Amino acid sequence: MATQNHNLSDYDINKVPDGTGMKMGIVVAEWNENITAALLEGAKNTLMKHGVYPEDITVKTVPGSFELIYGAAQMVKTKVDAVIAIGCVIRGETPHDRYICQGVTQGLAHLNATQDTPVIYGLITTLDMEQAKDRAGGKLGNKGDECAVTALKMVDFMRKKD
Ligand code: DLZ
Repeated sequence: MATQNHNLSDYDINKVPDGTGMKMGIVVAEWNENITAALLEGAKNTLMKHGVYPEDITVKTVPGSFELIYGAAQMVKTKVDAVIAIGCVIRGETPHDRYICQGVTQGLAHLNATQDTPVIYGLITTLDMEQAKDRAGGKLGNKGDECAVTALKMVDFMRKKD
């Protein structure tokens, strides 16, 4: 994928809708917590930078990325305008990680296709910890920032669609 020179925290500020009054849910996996905590921090900071009130951000944790599907499915039933799912899967010695990534991706895609509340894909899938750090506030920015901007845009999209 063409992320080589793309910084995940770079975006056109003029294209980001004002988040005042928006209610955001974030479900975050505990696995690789050093990474997911940094992604969560990025997402929260960017949401607040664009007007979302701290009290309008609900954060729930789940054990691993596979549980993001259940967590997001429960969260979309609550009074939130969008759900950001945050996890980090790092390549292991067996294909197990690929099954997790596949499951999470399909599960979150299914929610997006069947539910009214947008679910934002904040799963990073890397070959090693260094690549994960690069995307969690390191040299390639923070995937959490990108997810927050996407959530704001999708709520705006929902509101304008009729
Ligand atoms: C089991 C597992 C493994 C091997 N690797 C990761 C990982 O890199 N990132 C992650 O978020 N979760 C991992 N898990 C845990 C699974 O997501 C899940 O929590 C368990 O299989 C229990 O359903």
